[in-house]
Amino acid sequence: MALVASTVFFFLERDRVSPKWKTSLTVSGLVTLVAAVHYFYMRDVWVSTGATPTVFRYIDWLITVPLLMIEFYLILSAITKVPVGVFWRLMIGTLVMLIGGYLGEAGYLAVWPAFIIGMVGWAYILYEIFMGQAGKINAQSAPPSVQSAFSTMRWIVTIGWAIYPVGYFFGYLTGASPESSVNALNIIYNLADVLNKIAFGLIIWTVAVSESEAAGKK
Ligand SMILES: *C/C=C(C)/C=C/C=C(C)/C=C/C1=C(C)CCCC1(C)C
Repeated sequence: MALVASTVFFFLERDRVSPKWKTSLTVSGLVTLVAAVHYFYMRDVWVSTGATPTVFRYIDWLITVPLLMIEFYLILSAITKVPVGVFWRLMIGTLVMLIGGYLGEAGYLAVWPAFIIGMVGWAYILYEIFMGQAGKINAQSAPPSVQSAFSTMRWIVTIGWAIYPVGYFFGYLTGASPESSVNALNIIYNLADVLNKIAFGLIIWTVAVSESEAAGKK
């Protein structure tokens, strides 16, 4: 329900920001919308079978994580010209991370190797946004409000996203009984999604509003 409410909020708030920030808010609203719909499906799976809705979760992630990566590209593009390679590198990292995780959770690959592949994809994303071209563009060309949003978004991808491998760990790697680990897995993933989709969108909303108001005063 929080995802539904956030969707309405992000879409309505588009009216408040200047044109170049509107796409960012649209994408934030799409992320929460896509996730809200998948959570309705996931709830049905859980209520009717008691099983972990792995397939729906990964379909959701496969759509929403690339959209979140596009946000980095968009907020930098709103202020300067950004090479399209930045976008593709973030996408490749995302795919490696999610495909690795899925192969492990769906049982196509042993859980440890799959976990390591996923961690490599995530590490690559972190490298790009901290030390790669996206990070450099931000440091060189972005105004202070964008730099601070970029840095908060970066910490979300570091700390907020770290919750997911923790969920995977408690779900598959502790050797605990399947019933208890299934609960831990789903609770941790659910909390992580609320934080990483809604808080991420709110940060973008904050910078979009403050940059638009600053531009209006000029
Ligand atoms: C809205 C959904 C988001 C932001 C999902 C993010 C998912 C991850 C950061 C998943 C990461 C994983 C690893 C880093 C290791 C392998 C297992 C995963 C896929 C859970």
